[in-house]
Amino acid sequence: MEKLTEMAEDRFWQPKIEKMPPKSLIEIQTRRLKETIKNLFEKNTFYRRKLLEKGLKPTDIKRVDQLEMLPFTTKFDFRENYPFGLLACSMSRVIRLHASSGTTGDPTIVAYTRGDIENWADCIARCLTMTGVTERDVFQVILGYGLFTGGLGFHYGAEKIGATVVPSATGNTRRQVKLMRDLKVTAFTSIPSYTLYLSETAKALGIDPEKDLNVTSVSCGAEVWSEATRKRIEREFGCDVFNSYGLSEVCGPGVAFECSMQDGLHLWGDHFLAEIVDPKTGERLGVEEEGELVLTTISREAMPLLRYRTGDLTKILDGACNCGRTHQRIGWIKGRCDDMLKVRGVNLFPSQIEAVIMGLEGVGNSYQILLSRRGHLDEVIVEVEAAEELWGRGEGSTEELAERVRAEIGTVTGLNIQVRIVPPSSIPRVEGKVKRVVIGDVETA
Ligand code: DLL
Repeated sequence: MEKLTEMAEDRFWQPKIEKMPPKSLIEIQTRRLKETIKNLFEKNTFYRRKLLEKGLKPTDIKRVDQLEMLPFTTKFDFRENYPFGLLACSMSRVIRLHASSGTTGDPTIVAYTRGDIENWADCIARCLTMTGVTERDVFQVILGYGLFTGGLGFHYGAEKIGATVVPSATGNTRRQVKLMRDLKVTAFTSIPSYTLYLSETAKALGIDPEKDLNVTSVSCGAEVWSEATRKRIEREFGCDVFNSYGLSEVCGPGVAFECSMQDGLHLWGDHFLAEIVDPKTGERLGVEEEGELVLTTISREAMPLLRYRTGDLTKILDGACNCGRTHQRIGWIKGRCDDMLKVRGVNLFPSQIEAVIMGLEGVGNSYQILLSRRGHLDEVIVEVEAAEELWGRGEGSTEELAERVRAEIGTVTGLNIQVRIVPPSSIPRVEGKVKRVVIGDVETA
């Protein structure tokens, strides 16, 4: 782990851009923002109407700090304009379409020109380079290929670096692990919950992920997770693990990523402008204040977005990073605005529970939150898998673990929550994003 930090200075894909003085970065942002607005006004009827409704012409926006004057875009606007209403170029320039994994209504369609695909690959190449990936690495992409942006997004970025890409996608977990061993994979990307499943599967096959594999760098994202889970994965694979953030609407993965300092996620300011707003009022919040992340794309050609409400809760971090990059950093995603549970008057995010559970000795690799909705209130039971060793020690040990988990959740949240310890590996594993909160009628004791 120390090795990565020492070498951090070398790890730049586009050093001039990544270390650009803030004043030059603002110049680029201003120019690109103005171009984006002009383009949208001229080529997209939805945005032209939105801008006119606000009484705005493209020439009214002269500086980046006037961003607040612009209208928001929401997921609803994607649905209303399905499939191509947000396009700002002719279809003949579009070379790829992706779609978000939404489960209700029409999916969100995202279009890319050749230039968009190039920029996206560059963003991912920057991200992977700062986590230590080079042309000498064998890089396994354990993410869905297809409409989901994860697989192809990482694929193009890793190829751009010149790494040897193993596009193993998702599924057939045993084969994933065997490939990792046989092809001497040195770095991979996956979803955090699935990464823990990979390590369980390796052990079941008699492969010790730390000793028998050659993995030195893992990037994980696409779902809410915590520092405690990061430490777990680092322990399991004996390597560094980095947080990887992105969303289909603004391109896919590669929007923000941790560098070797593991101190917040750098958000590429020459492609995206970030704001944090109060999720209820939409009012702009300050640095280090937690709220909803709002993103404006300033280099996209096919589907530029003004002030897109991501629904993700985080904050913009203060100060510069020791790695030398000048681009703003955001904190870990606490959850989605609509993830918040209200239990006996207390606001609670599933990520707070995860942070407690995954850091405790004797806890296995998965948990779930069983929820029953009664009016506006939630009743909660937390089901926690025991680790193999603890389960083997019998009932006294599981009771003691339940008590520890309950007490720890109580200390962090102020709530007395029922905890149920379940056998190792008993909660179903999934290949995609895990669903931690299960809504149903909960039988409380
Ligand atoms: O999940 C893109 C992606 C692929 C990101 C691979 C990272 C790695 P969507 O399916 O559109 O795109 O889902 C985007 O997933 O708004 C967040 O709520 C959540 N999310 C993504 N990355 C993280 C992360 C991809 N690092 C939605 N931490 C986002 C927490 C994340 N949540």
